[in-house]
Amino acid sequence: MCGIVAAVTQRNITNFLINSIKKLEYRGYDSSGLAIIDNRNNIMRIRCVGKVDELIKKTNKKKIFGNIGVAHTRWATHGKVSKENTHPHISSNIVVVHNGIIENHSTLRHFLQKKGYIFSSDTDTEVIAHLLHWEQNKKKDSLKKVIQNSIKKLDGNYSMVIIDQNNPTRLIAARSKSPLIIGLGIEENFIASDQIALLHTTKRFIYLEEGDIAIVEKKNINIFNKDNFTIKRQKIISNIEHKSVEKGQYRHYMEKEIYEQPESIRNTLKNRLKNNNKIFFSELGLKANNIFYNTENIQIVACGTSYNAGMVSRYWFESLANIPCNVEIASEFSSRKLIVRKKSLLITLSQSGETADTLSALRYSKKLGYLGNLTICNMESSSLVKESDFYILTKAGLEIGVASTKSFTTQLTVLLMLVAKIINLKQENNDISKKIIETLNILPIRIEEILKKNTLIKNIANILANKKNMLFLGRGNQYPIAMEGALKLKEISYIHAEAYQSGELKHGPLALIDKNIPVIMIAPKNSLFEKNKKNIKEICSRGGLIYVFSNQEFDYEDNINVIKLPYVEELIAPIFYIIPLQLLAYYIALKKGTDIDQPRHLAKSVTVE
Ligand code: HGA
Repeated sequence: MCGIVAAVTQRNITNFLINSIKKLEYRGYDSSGLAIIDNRNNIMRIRCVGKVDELIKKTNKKKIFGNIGVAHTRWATHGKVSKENTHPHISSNIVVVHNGIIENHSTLRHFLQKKGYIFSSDTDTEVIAHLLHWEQNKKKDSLKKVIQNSIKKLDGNYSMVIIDQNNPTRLIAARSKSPLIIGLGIEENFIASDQIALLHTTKRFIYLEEGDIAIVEKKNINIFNKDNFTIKRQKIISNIEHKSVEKGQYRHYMEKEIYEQPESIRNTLKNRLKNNNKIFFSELGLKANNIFYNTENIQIVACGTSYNAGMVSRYWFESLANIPCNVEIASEFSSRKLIVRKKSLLITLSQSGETADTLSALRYSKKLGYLGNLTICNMESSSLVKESDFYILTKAGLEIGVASTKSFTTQLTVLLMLVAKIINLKQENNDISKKIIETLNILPIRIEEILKKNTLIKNIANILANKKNMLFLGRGNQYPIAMEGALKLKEISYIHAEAYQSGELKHGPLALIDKNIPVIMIAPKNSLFEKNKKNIKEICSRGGLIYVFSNQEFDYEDNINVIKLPYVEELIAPIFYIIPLQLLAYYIALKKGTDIDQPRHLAKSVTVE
C-alpha cells in the first residue's frame, strides 16, 4: 500500500517521477505528491487530492527542472484524505516520503511540539520529518547518523526516502518491515517501493533488507545493515516484462487478469506435474519433504481472497489427504493465545508476500512450535518468501487489479498440487494423487470453456446491477467460493453481499428473502446437489429471486433462473465456479460505472496492519 518513487539523475527528473508514480497508483490513490530540488536548490513541492492524473496535470503546468526528487501516492492511515496530509512532508531542509505506520507518533508529536515544531498535517509521517530535522540540528551529525538516531525512536513499520536540501546529491532510504528496492541506471539511480514503478527504465534491482539504510547517488550506492556495517546486497535482473504492466486490448486490468487465468494456471502447473504421478516444486528442498511427511495438522493463515483460497483447500486436505486443517484470518491469528496442534505445518498465503497481517502472523508463529512454515506466494522477492522456511510460487504473473482474480485460482492450483504431493509422500493413496494430477492437466481447458460463457453472465449482470443487496450460497467446498464471489461483488460494485453455507439459510438469513434480494446459488452436480435443491425450493416457496449456477439439468416446476454451465470434474469444480462469479462482479461493476481497478477506500498489497 502507498507507493514511493525517488530518483537522482543527470536529466530533468519531473516526467520520470510522474510516469513512475502513476505505475504505483493501484497501491493507493487517495492523494499523491512530489518534491523536487530544482536547479536553483529550491524544494518544489506539488500535492493533490485524488488520482495521480491530478498530480500530472498540475505538475505539467509548472515547469520544474531538477535532478533529484521523490514522489508518493497515498493510502491514508493517519489523517484524512487532504492536501495537507499528502506526502512528501517537509521540515525545513528535510523532505520525506513514507509507507507504513509510526505507532508512537503521538508521543513524538508532543515531544517535537514542545521543542517548537509546528505541524501542518495530522499524519504520522510528518513526525519523521521533524524528528530528523531536530536530530540533525542537535549535533550536526551526518544524515546517515541522524537517520540511525531517529529510527531508534520510531516504533512501527516504515519504508522511507529522504532528501536533504543542504546536500541535494543523494537519496537516503531506510526500511523496516515494508519493502523498498533500488533500481540501477547508468549514471542515475532510483528507489521505489515496487519494481513495477521502474520497469520502464531499468530491469536491474537491489532489494533492501530489514534494517538497511542506503545512500543512493548518481554513480554510487552504499548500503549499511542494521548493525551499521557496509554490506553488498545481491543485484537481480527482473524477468517481468514491461508490457505485462499494460492493459493491452482490455478495458480494465481486472478484465485482463480474469481472461489470463488459463495461461496463469498453465504456468503454475508447468514442469511440476510429472509423468510418474509425482509433483515437483523446484523451489522446495528435501527438508521440506521430510516436514510434509511428518505433518499431522495444517494451520493456514491468510487475509481476504487468500483466506478464501485457504478455506477451499481445507476441504481438500481433510477429504483427500486425511490431514486436519484449520484456516484463520491472519489478524485474528496474531491477536490471541494459540494452542498449536501436534506436528502442525503453518501455511501462509499471499499474492504480494508483503501483506502486513500475514507477515505478523508468520513472525508470531515462529515462537509457537510449529513443525515448519511454508508460504504460497506470487512474489519471489517478497518478505514472506524471505522469512519462511519454504515457499512455493504461484505463477500468476503481475496482478494489478485491486480485486484479486488470477492469484486466487493459481493459489488453489498450488494448494491442490500440494495436497497430491503430501499424499504421495505419505504413500497413503496414490490413486487420489494420480486423479488430482490428471484433473489438474485439464483445468486450463475447463477455464477456457467457462470463459466463453461471458455473454450469458453479462446478461445477468445487467439485470442485477441495480440491486442493493445479494446473498451468495454454497455448500461444502463451494461455500468458500460463495464467500469469494460475495467479496468480489462488494469490492468493485459496492453492492452489499453476504455469503452463507446453503444449509445455514434456515437458521436466520431466510428472513431476508424477498423478490428484491437476489440469491446466487452455486450448485454443481455432485453428492450435495439434492440438499442444495431443497434449499432452492425453500427460497422459491418464499418468493425469493434465485440464480443457480450449475451444470445440472433442472425440472422447471420452480421459478428459478438457471445459469447452465459446462461440465467440470468435481475435484477442480471450486476453481471453475469462481470464474462466472468474477465475471458477474466485473460486469455488474462495469454497468454501474464504478472504478473497477481502483475501488474506493482500497489498495493493492496491504502493507499496514
Ligand atoms: N501513515 C502514512 C502512510 C500510509 C501508508 O503507508 N499506507 O499504506 C499516512 O497515513 O500518510
